[in-house]
Amino acid sequence: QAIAILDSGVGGLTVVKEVMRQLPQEKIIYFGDTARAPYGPRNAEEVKLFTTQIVEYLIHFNPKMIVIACNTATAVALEHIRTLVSVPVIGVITPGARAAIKTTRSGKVGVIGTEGTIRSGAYEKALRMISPQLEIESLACPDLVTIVENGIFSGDRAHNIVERSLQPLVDCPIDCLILGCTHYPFLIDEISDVMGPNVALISSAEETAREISTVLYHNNALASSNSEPVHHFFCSGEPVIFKKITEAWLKDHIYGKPVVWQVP
Ligand code: DGN
Repeated sequence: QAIAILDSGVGGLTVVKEVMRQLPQEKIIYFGDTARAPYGPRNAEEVKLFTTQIVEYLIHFNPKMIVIACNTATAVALEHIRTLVSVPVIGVITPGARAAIKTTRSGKVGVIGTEGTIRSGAYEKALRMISPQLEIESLACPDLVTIVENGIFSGDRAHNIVERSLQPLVDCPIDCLILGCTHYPFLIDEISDVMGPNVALISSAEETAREISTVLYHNNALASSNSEPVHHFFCSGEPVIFKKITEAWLKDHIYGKPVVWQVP
């Protein structure tokens, strides 16, 4: 049985990479809804509907758990999806919030995400639930998803867009910044350049992979260490760029290994 991981596009691959690193024996079925990305500017009902449709599709593969590797979808659909399926479902917001709380020393935390994620207030809620005293600066950075979906992760164009998007946060006295969109770790070098060395960048991928491992362990569902997983990658849109980005990002983890590509 596989772990099903979904996102609006290639962003969830940042979680996939971490799962492949921490749990190399696990089989992954990934779905990137590239035909309908970005989700950020869409209203909550629409994102909830798309997430439901993807889960209804993935459930036919009988996954052992579902990971909503998209902050925008986690913010509005996680609880709903949990009522639909009988396997464990996790999102990326609580793990991201937890990682930030472990990291901050000053208690001043920044959050960047899509318009949908920032509008939902889901990070503020998750952060304050664990640590009510935190000071939180939130900022929507919608342009970053567009460049990542086009495979632009570095160079002048990426740098200029990252710099312009993060401008309102540059002089804020935060000591850590949550990358509250799974697309953003693709741009981590540019983001780090703009924010400087005193701001720790938090990607929820690592903590999410750890949570996956914990859930599977408690359900006695971890794959045996000698299993040879075959990974499946689906995208709903044009597959050429998706495949190129996936191969470049996951490189050594999938190179020479059996991988199935499909457009549903
Ligand atoms: N990767 C998604 C997220 O974490 O919010 C969504 C990006 C998008 O579709 N705008």
